[in-house]
Amino acid sequence: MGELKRDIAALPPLPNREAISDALLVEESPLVESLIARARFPEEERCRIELLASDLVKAARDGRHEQGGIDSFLHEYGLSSEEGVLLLCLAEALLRIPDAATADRLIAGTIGSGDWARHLGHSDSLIVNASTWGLMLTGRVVDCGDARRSDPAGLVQRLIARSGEPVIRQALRQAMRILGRQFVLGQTIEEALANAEEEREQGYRFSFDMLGEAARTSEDAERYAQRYGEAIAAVAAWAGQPKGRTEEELQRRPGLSVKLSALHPRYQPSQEARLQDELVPRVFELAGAMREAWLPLTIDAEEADKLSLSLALTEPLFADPALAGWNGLGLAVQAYSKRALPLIDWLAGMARATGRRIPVRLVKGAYWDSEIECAQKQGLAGYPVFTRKTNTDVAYLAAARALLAQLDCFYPQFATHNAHTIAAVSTIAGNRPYEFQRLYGMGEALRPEALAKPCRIYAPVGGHRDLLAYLVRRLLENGANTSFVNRLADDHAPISAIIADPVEKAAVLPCPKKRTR
Ligand code: FAD
Ligand code: 2OP
Repeated sequence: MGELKRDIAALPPLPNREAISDALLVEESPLVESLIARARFPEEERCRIELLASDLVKAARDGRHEQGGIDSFLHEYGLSSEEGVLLLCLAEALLRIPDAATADRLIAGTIGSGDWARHLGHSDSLIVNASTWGLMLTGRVVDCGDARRSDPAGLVQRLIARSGEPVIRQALRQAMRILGRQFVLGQTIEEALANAEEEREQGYRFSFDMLGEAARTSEDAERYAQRYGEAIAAVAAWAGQPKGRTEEELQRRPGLSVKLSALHPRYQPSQEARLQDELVPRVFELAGAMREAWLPLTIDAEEADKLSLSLALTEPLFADPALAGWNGLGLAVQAYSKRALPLIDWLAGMARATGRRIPVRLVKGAYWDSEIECAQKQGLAGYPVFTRKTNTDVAYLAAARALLAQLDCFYPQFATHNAHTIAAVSTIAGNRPYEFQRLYGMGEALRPEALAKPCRIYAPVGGHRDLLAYLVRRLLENGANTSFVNRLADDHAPISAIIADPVEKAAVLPCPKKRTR
């Protein structure tokens, strides 16, 4: 790695990003109309997609199993599923305490007195996620009765009276471990690699994410960068020698995912010049090490106000001749963003200008709630994201078509847990090369690999301390009653409704109201 030098003078002329910026707050309805035209399926394809999606949902509902060890947890402590879920809610609140020693003291010192509610906030707000946890951990809707919701302290007191305080304390610690394990493959990269072995043997690919984002201090950022450095060495050893330095081999091998916000404490648009000097060399070093080990690296998509900055910072890496020959530097593109299609056009321009093929992970976007809140707080004239779930689904399909139509520029990676989206992508793509991706701990039952395409698992690695922001995004996602995983778990939701074609739905919806300040 030492001899790899950045050759900035040799950068080719690159496409400009004006069209991306222009699309930031465009009006939703005309944009959706144009996306409908790009995404729409002929009748015959629509029927095939519906059949496929319906099969995926049926198989997923039939194959549903208890997850996260909740079953043995309930059994071990003699808890009903309702009691177990309420303990998980309390455990989640405890996880929000940044330092483990304080959480421990709280469990040890105050649980019996019921005082924990005072420390952790109003008791009813502790239980807001009950139905989401019930759904995620048991795969079914668990009804936590109204009385128990409004009096979780009373429930804990009753459990203590029944089982004794030490047992309930131990159960809470166990519940905290279950929450961590549900979405995290291991606390260290070594543990994660050992845990990944079984799924690797089943043919899954992996992208490991060394949990960390929004570094607050230089020390945090250095710690994350160091963790990535160590993870590259460990993943390279796990992957073994590449069978040739070909692109197909690169696509098959395990990789890493990284958030740029983890690697610098001032990851803000106003700091671009400083970040070019300080952050780009750091990412360049990681990319160089990944190239050397012949592993792919993906840059995760974060909040909308960081998009232009992230492109300005990755542009020099795409173009740097020192990284040439390695088509392993990929980006995530968020379909809920009004800028998704211009961004794909820009990436295609970049691929052509630099003679690379760019792996693009197409996602819907994990920051929807905070994007809406942020635009409202700033009094923006519009939103940078769609305001209807259906519109995001339509944009995803239009973007999928754009990626699949330019395979000279892209290696498409479709990250979704939605059966309709999976079925639609597989129908549009036919036998063109691409992969599916899913998050560790989610979407296991859907098994897109049944469609004879490779599937990569995005696997977070880290301890409780770095988990929270990620966990909250998964909670919001699972909890939203428009989300596919939520609908899938609700046996009362008819299959036909949850796999309805979003393009046809969007076509008949009245226009969303224009946002006025
Ligand atoms: P669905 O239930 O079909 O879709 C849910 C999504 O719809 C929400 O996440 C949101 O994007 C959108 N949505 C919900 N409500 C509305 C509304 N009212 N208006 C408009 N849109 C709405 N996300 C990132 O942001 N960056 C990443 O780098 C990233 N990497 C990922 C990697 C993998 C392997 C996977 C599987 C997901 C990743 N995600 C990432 C998360 C992803 O963006 C989605 O949040 C998640 O996958 C849910 O989408 P879905 O298709 O599975 O589910
Ligand atoms: C997130 O961190 C998976 O990147 C996505 O929510």
